Amino acid sequence: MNVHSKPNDLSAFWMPFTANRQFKKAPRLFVAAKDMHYVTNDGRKVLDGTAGLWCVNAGHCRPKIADAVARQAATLDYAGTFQMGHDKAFEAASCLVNIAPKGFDHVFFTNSGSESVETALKMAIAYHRAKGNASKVRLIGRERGYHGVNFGGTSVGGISNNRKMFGTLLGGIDHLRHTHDLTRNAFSRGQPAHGAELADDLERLVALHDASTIAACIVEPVACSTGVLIPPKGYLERLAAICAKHDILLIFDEVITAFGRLGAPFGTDYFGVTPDIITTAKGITNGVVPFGAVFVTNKVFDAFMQGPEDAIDFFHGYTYSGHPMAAAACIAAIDTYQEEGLLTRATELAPYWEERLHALKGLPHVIDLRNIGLIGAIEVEPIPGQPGKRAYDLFVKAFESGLLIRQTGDIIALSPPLIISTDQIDQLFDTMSNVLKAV
Ligand code: PXG
Repeated sequence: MNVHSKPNDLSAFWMPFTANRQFKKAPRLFVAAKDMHYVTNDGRKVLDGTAGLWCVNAGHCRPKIADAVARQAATLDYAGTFQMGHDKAFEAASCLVNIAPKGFDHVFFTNSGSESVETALKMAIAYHRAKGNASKVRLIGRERGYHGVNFGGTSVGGISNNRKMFGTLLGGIDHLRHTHDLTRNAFSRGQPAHGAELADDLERLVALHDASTIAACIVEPVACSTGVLIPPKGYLERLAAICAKHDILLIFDEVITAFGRLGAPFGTDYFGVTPDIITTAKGITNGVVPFGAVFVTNKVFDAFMQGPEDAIDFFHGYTYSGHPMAAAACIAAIDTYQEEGLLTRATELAPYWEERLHALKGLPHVIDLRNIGLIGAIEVEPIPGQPGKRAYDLFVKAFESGLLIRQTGDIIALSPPLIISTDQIDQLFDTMSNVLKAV
């Protein structure tokens, strides 16, 4: 392995969601990756316990995807998709609807999860207008939800730090309460038993605003960025029923849960609850090229196809919607997932994963452990007056011990590539056990 030294100047890059000054004093830099591992600039192998940022579902530098991107770059580097097109975008769309939950026969392309969310929110409002219900414009999110960083997603999102710096955000937004309840549900395995009734918050908001003003409700089936909040048994079913009753479109933000993370192709399949719109990104190209897709039911799509045939049906899109390289990466990623059974592999691994995670119970600072599919979370007792510090220290220690984990507040999230072996699961949890004892 050819190991490079540090870049000569770290100052120009204003890093996202990063304590820039702290990071640049002691940077963590990668120079290469293969399958389950990163290689650092000082030549160390680091086990990827987070699939990059929840996106590298088939592991790193998979030759089929790399080749497809290289071939595409040399064949057709760019073509737009506004009133023109190219074969790869259509092929990628067909490939995606082929593995999508039943009834989702159309996709709209974006370049990220944030753009998928903006697209879905605009789609929902435009859908009701197309149906003659122009007053249905309000959007309902949920506390502790994460829907990316654009104005719509920040507004329906429910993470205080992401909201408080940015003014009043969009109007016409309200939030359900979150479902995280350590008093009743700590150390649950899989879906917690308590909290289905929290879905009734939507009825409360309907009573307040009236259904005639509400366009959509957006939730992550599993709220991951905010610390892995797993829906209580019956919660999503109840939320879907309330949405259907009031003609409110239900949007599942599956930017993380799509493409096998839970052990089924989509969270929609896993939970057996069907929304109207599904937002995706991340795993759609195995993280190789930025890309996103919004899946819609035929009900939603058909509503846009009622006007004159020569009129643009949705005044929305991006220069790079269906970009050839992203589309090529997507096709190759889906092929890889299918060839290797990765869209369902988490189901096989989940029992072992669950056992190893919950064996951390009783170690210092651990106040909750929770899991679903190939996702795990370790919640630790905060250091008094220093929220987030304990989990940050765990993150740094784990990194120094050859394991990449993700910290959010005082929660550690774990979500390795779906190719992980049981030996590597052992290594991951042995390392976590050691660092928990060390901080
Ligand atoms: N929706 C959901 C549910 C997400 O998890 C986005 C939208 C936005 O996607 P983009 O591609 O615009 O970043 C996300 C992104 C973390 C972490 O550590 C999570 C995300 C991004 C970066 C870090 O939990 N989720």
